[in-house]
Amino acid sequence: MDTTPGDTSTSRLPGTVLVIGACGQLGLELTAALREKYEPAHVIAADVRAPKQPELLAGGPFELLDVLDKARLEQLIQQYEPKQIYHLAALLSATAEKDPMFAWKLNMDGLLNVLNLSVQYQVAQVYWPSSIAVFGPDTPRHDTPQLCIMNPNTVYGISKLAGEQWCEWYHRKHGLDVRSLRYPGLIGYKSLPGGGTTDYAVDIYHKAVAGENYQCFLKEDSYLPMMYMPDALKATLDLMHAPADSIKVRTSYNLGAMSFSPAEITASIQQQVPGFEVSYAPDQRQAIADSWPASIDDSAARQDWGWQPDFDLDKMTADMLLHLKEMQP
Ligand code: AKB
Repeated sequence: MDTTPGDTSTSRLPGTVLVIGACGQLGLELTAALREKYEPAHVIAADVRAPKQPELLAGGPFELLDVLDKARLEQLIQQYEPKQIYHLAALLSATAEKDPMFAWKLNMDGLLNVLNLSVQYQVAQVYWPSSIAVFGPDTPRHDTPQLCIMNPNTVYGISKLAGEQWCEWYHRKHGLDVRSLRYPGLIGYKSLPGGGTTDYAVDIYHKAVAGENYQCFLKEDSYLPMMYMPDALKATLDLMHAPADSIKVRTSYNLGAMSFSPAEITASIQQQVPGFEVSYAPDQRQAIADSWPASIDDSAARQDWGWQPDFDLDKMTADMLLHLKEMQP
């Protein structure tokens, strides 16, 4: 087990890792992965609310933190002297459209609090997730390139695009080693996503395992880029451990694994759960999905730090169904 997170830098020992937004879909799994990799007591989980599944965050410290409370964040940085901060707290696409002003405040001010304090306290590395939501209806929809017209038309996408530019600015102006990935929809069995447009691709597995049918809020031919959680964790940790001079993109890297429609994920599930039925009732999330890419060109990530996904749709389906069945009461 490594005990000093971060790259080879030894600027601050012992190093701790602070995960902000540790109770979210990604945060729960990333915290657990970091605690497997490092000394668990050195990985500090923080969130605005106590975890609903405390067993998933067992084994290391938990701190209450509203990332908009800069004084509290500063106090935690002084207390734990983190070498790395993973800042994951954000409102996702569908929720952000319902409360745009709060979404902008949380997604922007939260990031700026983290970036400013990281410069002030010389945090060695910061990770911040971006999203396929940075792209918009004018973007090429298939194999969306790293660099192209963006023009996002959701509050979430606008905040992620602005955040990417802030990350690049802090790197250029202050030398902050901040790194980022544009995640596609993330699918995992340990926790549920909250408030995203890609959430259907998690919900559908839960219904299939419960022996229920599913009503999908997107159209059956609505293609979106998606990724299984183990690949997302691998990408995040690989990016953070890559040598600094291999990181050529300081806004955020395109990251791809698979692209499928609701009809295709249904067919993949039906191979293992015969009789599972899906009906379609598109809602306001359809317009968000329509504005996003169908598939992603992630060649920059592959070239710069060796990104390579492990899971395709059928492999993910087999693994999701296996684990969800095991977890049934
Ligand atoms: C969402 O659907 O809002 C997120 C995302 C793609 O960033 N899962």
